[in-house]
Parts: sequence; structure tokens; C-alpha cells
Amino acid sequence: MVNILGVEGSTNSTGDDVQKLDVFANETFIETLSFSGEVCGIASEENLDFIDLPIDPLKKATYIVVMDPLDGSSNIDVNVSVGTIFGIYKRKSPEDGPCQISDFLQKGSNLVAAGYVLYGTSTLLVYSTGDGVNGFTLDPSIGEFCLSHRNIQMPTSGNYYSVNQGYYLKFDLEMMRYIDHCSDLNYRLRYIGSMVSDIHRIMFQGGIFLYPNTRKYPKGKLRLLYECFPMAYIVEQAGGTALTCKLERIMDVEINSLHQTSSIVMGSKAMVQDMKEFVEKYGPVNQ
Ligand code: AHM
Ligand code: MG
Repeated sequence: MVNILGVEGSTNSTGDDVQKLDVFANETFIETLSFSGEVCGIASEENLDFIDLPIDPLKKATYIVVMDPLDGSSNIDVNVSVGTIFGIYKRKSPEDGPCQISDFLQKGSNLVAAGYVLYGTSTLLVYSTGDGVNGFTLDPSIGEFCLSHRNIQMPTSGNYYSVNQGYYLKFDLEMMRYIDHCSDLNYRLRYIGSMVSDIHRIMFQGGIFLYPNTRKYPKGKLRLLYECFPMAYIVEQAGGTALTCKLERIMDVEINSLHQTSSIVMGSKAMVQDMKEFVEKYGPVNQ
């Protein structure tokens, strides 16, 4: 049997256990991107620092890739869907020199493309270059992703809310009140613990996804660069909204370090608007 399941033995930059499949996915993506000729630097959730790739003067690679190679790692060993999240930027530093940290510390609004891969009942690539979102399903018989979901539009409202409700008592008052409201309206709670899967449902059926700040993660748990920016980009491109719990547009949040985290609320426009009203009503006066 291939030795690919279970923990690898180390922890990542935010203290989570690293799984063997995290390492495998990370190494595979880095190797593939290194040979693409298009990418000059990579920042991965699994690496403390960014990777500066050697420059091929003939190809002049100008793209920066940020990625969470395997998101939802706690689901790996129990065969539940996981995903890959990635974002693509243009480098800012001169093309003939090494990459700089400033090439990576770019706001979400600078992304030129982003996407995710969902490893579910089929393998699906959902991708945008800033002109809508399309989905491509892997056809294993030819080894290609084929266009299967053209111009995905997120419903403006829905019946699903997705949050780790086990942390309810650790949320701020306004988030508790909003979650009570979701329950009062008989919204259906769905939480896989794999953001790609949770968002993917919302992309097609409408709903809201929340990962608020908690006592354990006062600044939120999800990483801006590898998780929040790319997913917010896709959500906005599909017609949805993505905000922090302080109501700042995710794409405009200043980023100062590679592994910076944020609270996040995203999904159907009307539902995020509803949540916004709860923050305005119950949140601290001077946010
Ligand atoms: P990971 O990148 O280590 O897998 O963490 C990210 C995941 C998200 O996919 C998911 O929304 C969240 O962590 C679940 O966290 P929790 O178990 O605290 O609810
Ligand atoms: Mg991960």
C-alpha cells in the first residue's frame, strides 16, 4: 500500500499538524510550476518563506503563484472531499532579478487569476481570470480538464449556512446573533470543514460561509494569501460578496506577512448584506 495517509510529524507555520498528503501535494505543485516556464515565484501555505525560482532568460517568467496545496487536511484520512486553492499575481520587481517579498504581499484586488480544485465525486477545476467563473471537470480517460460549468453565477440568496457552530460561544456577540437568525430562518447548516467544498455548494445553491475570529484565533484562522484572497476573488466573480467580520472587503485588506490570517464571511450577496446589518446593529460602535 502507498504510504500517503496520516500525519507527517511536523506542524506548519500556524501550528497545524502537517499530513503526508499535504507534503506530497506541495512538492508536486512546486515541481510542476517550476518547470512551467511561466512562474518566477511560489508562496505556499506549507512553506515558511516564498520560493524564488531560477530565471530562464528566454522565457522571462513573470507570474507569482500563491497556494494552499491541500485545503481541508483534517478530512484526508477519512476520505472526505478536500481541495487545492491558488491565486496568480504579476510580479512587481524587475524581471531580471530575484523575486522580492513585495511580489507576494499584494492585495487580493491585484490578482490576475485564481481558482480551486475540488477532489470530490469528480475532480473539478473552478477558475477565473477576472471575466466570470468557469468550471472544468477532469476526464481521466484523456487526462484533461473539460469545460463543464460555463459562467457560474452564485444565487443571490439561499438556504444554507456554513460555519463551525461548535465555536459559537467563542464568537463575538454580533456573529452569535446572526447565527441565531440563520437558525430562526431554518437555514440548513452544512459544514464539511473543507472550505473549498463548503464554498462550492454555495456557488451553485446559494448560502453563506463564515469563519469568524474566535478566542483561539482572535484575528481569524484562514490565511489571507492562500485561502481568503483566491476564494473571495472567485466568489466575487460569481456575483457574491466576501467581507471580514469587521465588514472590510476581503480583496482590499492590507497584507503585511505571508501567513497573515483574517476572519471571513462570504457567499450570496443578499445573505452577506443581512449579516452586515447584524454587525452594524450588535457590533462595537467604533469598528
Ligand atoms: P487547512 O488549510 O489546514 O486544511 O485549514 C483550513 C480549513 C478550511 O478548509 C476550513 O474551512 C477550516 O480549516 C476548518 O477549520 P475548523 O476545523 O476550525 O472548523
Ligand atoms: Mg492546508
